[in-house]
Amino acid sequence: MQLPYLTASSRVRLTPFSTRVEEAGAQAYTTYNHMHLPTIFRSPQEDYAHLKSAVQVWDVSVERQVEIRGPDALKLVQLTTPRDVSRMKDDQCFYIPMVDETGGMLNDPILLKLEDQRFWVSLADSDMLYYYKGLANGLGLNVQVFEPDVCPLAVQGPKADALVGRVFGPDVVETKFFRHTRVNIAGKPMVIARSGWSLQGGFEIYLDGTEHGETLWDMLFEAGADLDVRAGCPSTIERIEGGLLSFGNDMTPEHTPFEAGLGKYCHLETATSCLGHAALVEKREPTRQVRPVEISGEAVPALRAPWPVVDGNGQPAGFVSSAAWSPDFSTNVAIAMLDRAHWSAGSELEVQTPAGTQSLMVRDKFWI
Ligand code: THG
Repeated sequence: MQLPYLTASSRVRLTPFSTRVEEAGAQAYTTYNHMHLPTIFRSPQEDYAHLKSAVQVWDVSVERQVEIRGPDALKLVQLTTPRDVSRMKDDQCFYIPMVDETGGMLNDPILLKLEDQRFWVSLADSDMLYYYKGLANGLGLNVQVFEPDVCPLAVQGPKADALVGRVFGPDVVETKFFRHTRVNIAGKPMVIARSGWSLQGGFEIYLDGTEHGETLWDMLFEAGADLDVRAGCPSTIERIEGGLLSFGNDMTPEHTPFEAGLGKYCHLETATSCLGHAALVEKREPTRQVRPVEISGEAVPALRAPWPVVDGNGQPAGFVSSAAWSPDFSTNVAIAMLDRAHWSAGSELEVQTPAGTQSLMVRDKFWI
């Protein structure tokens, strides 16, 4: 790694896999939950093509876990989400919008139910540990809330099942989407789920104990040599093609789950104890919403702040929140938050990028 890339500091945490990620040639990082997240290995385009054709191992330790255990665990979780989590099975994962009392989104984690009265909340990029602690202490709930030494390692791509089958056996490959089971790593049972932030399929292994990180990494690379397994990372191109939203980019606390297009996870009839419930009942008919949009013309530059979208009269219509050139679809794929007057499929608008104005069309669905 050529320095400087990020000024060295233990405040921007390394992960149990950082040595291996560096050896694999990570060229760029971002920070996420105060931790290193690699973003480029060979190039964004080469990493993307490889993800769609082979299998990659991703250090997504930044998906920090909040462990909530105790008699009031379910009660605490339900205070923070409009998704009804009361009937979760002990091997289930739920994608949950988290909201505050205004219905604004605070995070969009995956909730894992591990056993009765014990959950992990697998966070996107915001400090929800403190929010949970504040609620638990302020309300005097009978729970423990802490960040365990657990780091997800994702195995993603069309050959992910083959690799996981070799390393952990065929039974693990039978695990259904958004269900989890346990595997033995260095003599310790660890959680593995069929999930991951790509549309290519695969698993997430929740490494339990930093000291086992290199062992797990090496197990996967030794078993997968002939599958062309490589180190990778979430692909901005692929996740836009697939419509996976990024908290902090595509939605923020300014947006409700309805605006983010996550209305199907809002169970307002039953999840009445959610702190945002009354606000969400008020705001259930959004006036702006997330849409897939195609930007024609030249490859767009990297997005560093939302790009204004305007209609034919130059009037504001919303913002593009994520965008990238897609090699497979030979166009710019993008996600926008658009006002109701402009959000129907086929609407033609303009986007103002730092490189100039380009035309934009609203699509009826994402690409994959
Ligand atoms: N895995 C784990 N933790 C995470 C992420 C992850 N935490 C941060 C971030 N990603 C959370 N955000 C998402 C967004 C989308 C999905 C998962 C996590 C996702 N969505 C599917 C979809 O939209 O098609 C399925 C949702 C469903 O059926 O419930 O997978 O990736 N551990």
